[in-house]
Amino acid sequence: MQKIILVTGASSGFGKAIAEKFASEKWNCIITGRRKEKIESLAASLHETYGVEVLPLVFDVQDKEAVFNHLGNLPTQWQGIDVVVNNAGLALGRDSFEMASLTDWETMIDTNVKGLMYVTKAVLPYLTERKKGHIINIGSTAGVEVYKEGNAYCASKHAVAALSKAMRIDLLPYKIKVTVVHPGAAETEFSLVRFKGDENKAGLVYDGYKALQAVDVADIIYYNACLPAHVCINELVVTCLAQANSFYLQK
Ligand code: NDP
Ligand code: 8X3
Repeated sequence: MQKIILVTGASSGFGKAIAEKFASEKWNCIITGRRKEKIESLAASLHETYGVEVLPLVFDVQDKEAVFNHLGNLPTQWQGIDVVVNNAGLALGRDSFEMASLTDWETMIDTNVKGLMYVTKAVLPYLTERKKGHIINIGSTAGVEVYKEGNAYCASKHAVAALSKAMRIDLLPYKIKVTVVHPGAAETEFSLVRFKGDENKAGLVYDGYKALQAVDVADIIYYNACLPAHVCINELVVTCLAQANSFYLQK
């Protein structure tokens, strides 16, 4: 039987590359995001290119009701989810604590932390019932070390790290694997979103070195998902060669 992956935030960056990788390996995919056209055109292209089934779902992970409406009652043939990748997330702004916007903070916490919790809660019954499954949370090096002007984004990713530990403990009786992957700087739409469409500022983030690419992260997620049933990578920090951690980047 074909395996099923659910990946949130599949309209760009890591999520899109993850869906492409798994589809190319003949997994059926549930893909989600807010941008309807992007999610629907990716679904059509994965189906056409790889011959897999794709279920495109359009909702905001901050909206608890929408999350449960879309994921809580999946058609029976989609309920046997093998891998859940909690990837949808964002940073907004890079400002000192006293200057940062409360609205930006709230959006980051609501998306990166509460959204991840809603999605996990909504799909967990499909996994616990079968005593099988793998939850892969996308953290960040920002969830390993706190950096200057990273405040709420770093806090949200530290929360992802803590929630991953908590899930791994509480879900032990259900034989559910929980992995958190902490990527460093990666060239996606991330910085364009963080700097609110300022292409110059976003471009500078990746200037002068070869950053991680979305496909690098997708390959790592796929490797994680294909390990033997008794093996679980708990935490994985991955950076490009030019980056040592949140503080040291050789340009
Ligand atoms: P992108 O901006 O390219 O992708 C983010 C994805 O998340 C999009 O598909 C977006 O879809 C989705 N998303 C954002 N907010 C919401 C929401 N409220 N509801 C539903 N979907 C949402 O960035 P990345 O691929 O880089 O980011 C993916 C994850 O990786 C994030 O959690 C990010 O924090 C993390 N990360 C990124 C790093 C980097 O340097 N790029 C490094 C470490 C971690 P849409 O807009 O259609 O809703
Ligand atoms: C994204 C990487 O360094 O901008 O999570 O926090 S960083």
